[in-house]
Amino acid sequence: MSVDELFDLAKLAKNRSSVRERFNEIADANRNPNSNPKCDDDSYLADLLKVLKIKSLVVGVGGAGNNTISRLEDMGINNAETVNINTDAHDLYYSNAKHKILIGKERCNGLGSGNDPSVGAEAALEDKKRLAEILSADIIFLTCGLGGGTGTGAAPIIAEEAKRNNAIVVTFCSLPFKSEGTQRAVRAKEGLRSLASNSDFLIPIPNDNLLEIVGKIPMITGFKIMDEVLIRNIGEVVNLINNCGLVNIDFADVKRIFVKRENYPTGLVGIAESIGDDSDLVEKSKLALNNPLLKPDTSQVQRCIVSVTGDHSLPLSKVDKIISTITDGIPEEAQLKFGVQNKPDMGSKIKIMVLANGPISPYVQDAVDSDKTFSHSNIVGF
Ligand SMILES: Nc1nc2c(ncn2[C@@H]2O[C@H](COP(=O)(O)OP(=O)(O)OP(=O)(O)O)[C@@H](O)[C@H]2O)c(=O)[nH]1
Ligand SMILES: [Mg+2]
Repeated sequence: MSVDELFDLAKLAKNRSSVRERFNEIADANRNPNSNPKCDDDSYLADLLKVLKIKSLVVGVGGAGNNTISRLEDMGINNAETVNINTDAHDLYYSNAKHKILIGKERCNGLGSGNDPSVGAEAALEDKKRLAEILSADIIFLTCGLGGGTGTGAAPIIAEEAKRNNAIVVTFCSLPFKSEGTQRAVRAKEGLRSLASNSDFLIPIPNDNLLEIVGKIPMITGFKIMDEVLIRNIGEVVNLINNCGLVNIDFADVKRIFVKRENYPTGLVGIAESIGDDSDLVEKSKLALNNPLLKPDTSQVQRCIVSVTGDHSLPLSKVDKIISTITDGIPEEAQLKFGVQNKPDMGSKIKIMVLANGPISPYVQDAVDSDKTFSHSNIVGF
């Protein structure tokens, strides 16, 4: 059997316990009478690397989710496949993703959910089998705008199917502007509660936090900026995962970040770019840690990864400045690992990325703690 046949991701996702078996099969296939049996030769290691490659899927659900993925695709995303899922055939057709799935053809006739999360959920259930087949990966990044019908209703079911396939589920979602009305907020809260039970790492970004940073802007501009925020966050985490092993950070470290605290998925992601002088490094390190869009409680940080990207001349003293600033901002007992990536086109700029677990978003806390029974009849329509 060739290694490509062995490298069946659907099987791999469901069969995590047999890593050892796969290792042995590959070793058998690579037995070379001329090499030292006590050592591992390069052809064996090369085949192992093929099997060990982390498969990431980035999935956008509903109109906002599809927009985010389209922009990610337009910018070019390496190391991850993209999937757009929608009840709205028009939106889906004009979106850009490697794979597309129109869910709920019977229920919605390709016309969207009409702002009803229960319809979005039914649509996902109608296509559960197809979803289960495509949602086969080691890590699934899920993104949607909460508050409508499709993202809010279908994304939790998509997360559930991904978990059933043993994937790590990392969810980034936006919460509606206050000005979008109470019903959208109610729907978003319920969607968040369902997403919390099936996500390992959950980052809700309230659109309103954007207003505090950029001031009063038209809603459409706000959506555009939020798209950029989501793209950047998802893109950087996918990058980090696939650049694991460059300096210090490996996939096992990242995996330990995506761990829930009891029923609460936690999460902190922050990215800032510094011009490189000492005072700016301190300021931008604090900015990355205290991401103003999330306003995380950094006293809850348990594990933290700091990835620093600069060109080849990046001095250790600058990395040290960043790490010590972030160390000062998290509890003493929190674990911190840092990694350095070199990118020749950075020039004198230095990018700081913080990925941490521990802080529970107040929105997640509130949604998970609310045991209010969801009544679709109260929230249909806008
Ligand atoms: N970032 C971003 N957010 C958006 C955009 N459009 C809408 N939103 C937000 O996402 C929420 C859900 O809207 P949509 O994604 O259009 O809704 P949907 O999931 O497609 O659901 P239905 O259309 O009702 O079936 C809205 O309440 C907005 O807060 C967008 O283009 N970008
Ligand atoms: Mg829609």
